[in-house]
Amino acid sequence: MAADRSTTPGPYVARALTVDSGNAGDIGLLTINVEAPIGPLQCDVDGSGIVDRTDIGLIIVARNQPAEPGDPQDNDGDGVITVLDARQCVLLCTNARCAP
Ligand SMILES: [Ca+2]
Repeated sequence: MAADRSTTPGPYVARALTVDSGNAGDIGLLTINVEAPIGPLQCDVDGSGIVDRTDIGLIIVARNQPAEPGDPQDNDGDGVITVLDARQCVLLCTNARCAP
């Protein structure tokens, strides 16, 4: 089965051929329902789907600049990108030590 990388919500049907040790096979169908993607991940500045040191670095580079509402760099939503936002985002890193 080829991997379907679609992110369009809706039902998808996968067809699989299963073969047992005696070479008896059967084709099965599996329906997968893809939900609508959730909103952007908090602190995921580069939109990679994870929070890592790249995101923290981008926040630090942008510190002391104003932020628009919803800007992932402004984690506390006070309208300014600060080192406090970076510190908060470190706590939200996907992997240990904010590894990519
Ligand atoms: Ca802020």
